[in-house]
Amino acid sequence: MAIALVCPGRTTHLWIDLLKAQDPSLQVDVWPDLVPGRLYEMAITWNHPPGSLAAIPGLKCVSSLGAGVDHIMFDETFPEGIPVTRIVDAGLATEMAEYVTLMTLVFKRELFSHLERQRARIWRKDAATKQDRVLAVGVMGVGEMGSAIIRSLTALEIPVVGWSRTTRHPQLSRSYAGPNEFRDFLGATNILVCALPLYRETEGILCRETFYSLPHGSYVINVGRGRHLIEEDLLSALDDGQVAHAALDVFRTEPLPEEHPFWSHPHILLTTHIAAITRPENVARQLVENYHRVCANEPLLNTVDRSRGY
Ligand code: NDP
Ligand code: OXD
Repeated sequence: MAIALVCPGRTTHLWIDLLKAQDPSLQVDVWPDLVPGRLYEMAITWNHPPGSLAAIPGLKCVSSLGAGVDHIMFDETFPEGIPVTRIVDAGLATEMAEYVTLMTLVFKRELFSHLERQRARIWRKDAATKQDRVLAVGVMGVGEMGSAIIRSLTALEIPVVGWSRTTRHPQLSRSYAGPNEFRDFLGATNILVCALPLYRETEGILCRETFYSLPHGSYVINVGRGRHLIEEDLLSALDDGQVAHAALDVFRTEPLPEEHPFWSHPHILLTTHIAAITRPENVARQLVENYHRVCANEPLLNTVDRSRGY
């Protein structure tokens, strides 16, 4: 009975210590150094090499080390029928809410132009700012992340609208759902936030058509996944001012290659996939709880609907 940690490139000592602190009898091994002949009921993974999970003997459940599970779901070799779970954690949602609120305020309070003025030593105090022109922040995805973002912005009295697959968010006076309402949602927002899970239906959703359905001069914040964004479409929308600025935390290729145009684009603010980080001390308990549940054949916490894709 054991757990396999399949998180290449990540430091695993702290994870092992904190998992074992929950249950000292746990056997935790780090892929690729799994013990021949040992059965691993559970794998905990982040960006595993495709095919590696299918080769683990005894697997009854796989948990993502984060909220997103696209890295597991896009692995075509991952066996059907094995349940997938993910991290749901209040601390993660709070960090995400902070990040999106920060970027919203950067745009709303025109921090880019103030920094330019500072560099040019220009003292100007014009009253009309874009903050008077914020229609609403439009949050795509009103799940764990989206809801925390909505709570944070609403507390600052910033207007917010939401869009999801099916859920109409109870805290919002304007909440949109499904593809038929996407255009209306986009027309009602000029700061667009992507907090969607990545799967077949949402891949490439931040594209030319989406950008040109927003009011001219809108802002885009992507904290979902890099594959939500068609990069060339963003660059051309930025070139002609349809999108004024973008804040990007996630990228198609991570780490972002050194020669990538996003690094030096004057209208892009980028961060290195740090909007919200899973803290081992906050989530070890839920991971070990699921391990105990899988061993006891009990229903798991935070399961993903594999047929739906998220
Ligand atoms: P949830 O599953 O809790 O919420 C997903 C939301 O997206 C739901 O509201 C869902 O609608 C909506 N949605 C799903 N598919 C569609 C669709 N086709 N059209 C419209 N809406 C859709 O996920 P989380 O909020 O926990 O996480 C969302 C994503 O955020 C993660 O998958 C990950 O990619 C990203 N993330 C990024 C982090 C970072 O540091 N950058 C950190 C953590 C997460 P419905 O309510 O109807 O089901
Ligand atoms: C996550 C992430 O999905 O870090 O948790 O992106």
